[in-house]
Amino acid sequence: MLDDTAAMLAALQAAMGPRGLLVGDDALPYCRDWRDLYHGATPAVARPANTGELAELVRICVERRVPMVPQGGNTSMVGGAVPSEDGRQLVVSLARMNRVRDVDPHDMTMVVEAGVPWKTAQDAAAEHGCLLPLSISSEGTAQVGGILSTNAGGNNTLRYGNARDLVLGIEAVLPDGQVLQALRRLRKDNTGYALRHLLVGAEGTLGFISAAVLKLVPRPLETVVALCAVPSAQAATALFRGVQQHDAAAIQAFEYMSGTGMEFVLRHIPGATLPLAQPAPHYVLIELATTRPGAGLRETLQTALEQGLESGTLDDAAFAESEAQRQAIWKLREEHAEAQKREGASIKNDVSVPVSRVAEMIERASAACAALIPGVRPVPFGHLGDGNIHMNLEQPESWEPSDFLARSDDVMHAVNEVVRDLGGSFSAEHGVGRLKTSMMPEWRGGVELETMRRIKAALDPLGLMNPGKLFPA
Ligand code: 2HG
Ligand code: ZN
Repeated sequence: MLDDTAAMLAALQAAMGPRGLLVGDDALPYCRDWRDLYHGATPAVARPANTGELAELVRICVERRVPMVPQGGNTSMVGGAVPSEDGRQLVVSLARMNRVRDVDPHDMTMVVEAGVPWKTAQDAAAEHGCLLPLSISSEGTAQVGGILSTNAGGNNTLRYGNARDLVLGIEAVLPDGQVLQALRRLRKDNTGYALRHLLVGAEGTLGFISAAVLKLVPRPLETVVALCAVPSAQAATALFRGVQQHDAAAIQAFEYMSGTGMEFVLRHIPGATLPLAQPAPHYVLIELATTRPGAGLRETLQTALEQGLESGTLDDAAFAESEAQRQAIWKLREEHAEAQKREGASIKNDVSVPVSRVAEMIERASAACAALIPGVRPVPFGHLGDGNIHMNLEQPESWEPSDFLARSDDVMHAVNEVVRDLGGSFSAEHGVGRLKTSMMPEWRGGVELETMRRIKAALDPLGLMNPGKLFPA
């Protein structure tokens, strides 16, 4: 066995050169997830520099029946990119495949490799006067391949859709080592199965996405951001409806935060300050954006907020008066995950419900969890405008983190019961990964899961691509 591993590593080294493999302590960070829920092991981290090397690596692994775990920025919230504990699964980092191959402001497309950090892709689009619209808190670290493989969502879904909606073409290395070349830049192309959509959201179970053609949009000329204090979650959804009535098409983001989550951010994140006179029980962050010059967005939002004040759905609001203030307000929202981590152990529920049911979900799920664990601290936050809330729970202050985490299944079940009742999903934007595989039979069982299994068996008959993820054991 040891000889086998040594021979495999030698073959990989020969295919990828001296920078292509990390072993020992260098491989450790790749075996743990951001949440520190999983501690796996790997014989090595393979780091191909281009699609040819990646394809060669896959052929070497297939020949030796070595399972492969694709990894991008390793920011998964569901353990989607970590290897198993048995040390057999080879981590394949796409980080060296980091070229922006092309940006075309006329066609409004860009071609990027899997290992490009999303922020780098956004900056490259901006240099050409375009916007790569999807925006997530981890965009500085998360990479194109991971974002597409998990069909990430984020803050702008209500306007531009999820990662899937941005993908015009794809290049992938299939589980047998063949390269699927479909980097077409067409807006219309009805020629059979859209294989790109099979790979997007497959969480690396059907092969490696190595590059993609992404759709760009015009860069907004004017952006308005406000942080609002609201009296309740119901008021937050009512305010959303109010702003929609004024200019629904201009809403770029409509994010909800609880008073508890904001407290954590103010406590743990250096430089975070509240631009309002006093703390509130609930907040929303509203961003409007337009490509039309002189559209009067500020006045539009101001009018909508004044109506909110009159009708009691709003208590106070602060507008960003500069780019620095805009960033400072966004920081309060984007640092929620980090602040929650610093506060202690948390159980995360990345759920979605119809937008009209968001407040009811927050209220009912919070009450259900409080009944289950007295002293638990609900920290719901997220993308109210598309119905995706992170219905997270923070440990009771006096508990040991491990005692709280031991209750994860009960807590997730209690939240999911409410979500199911409201016609929602148990995983809105983070995927299934390793954390939620056991939920698949209940939520996606029958024909749906069986069809997924048949697709998996057709493309990856040896089961070498990211085993232990997505599918229940
Ligand atoms: C966000 O919206 C991310 O900030 C992380 O999706 C959510 O920490 C979470 O649960
Ligand atoms: Zn989110």
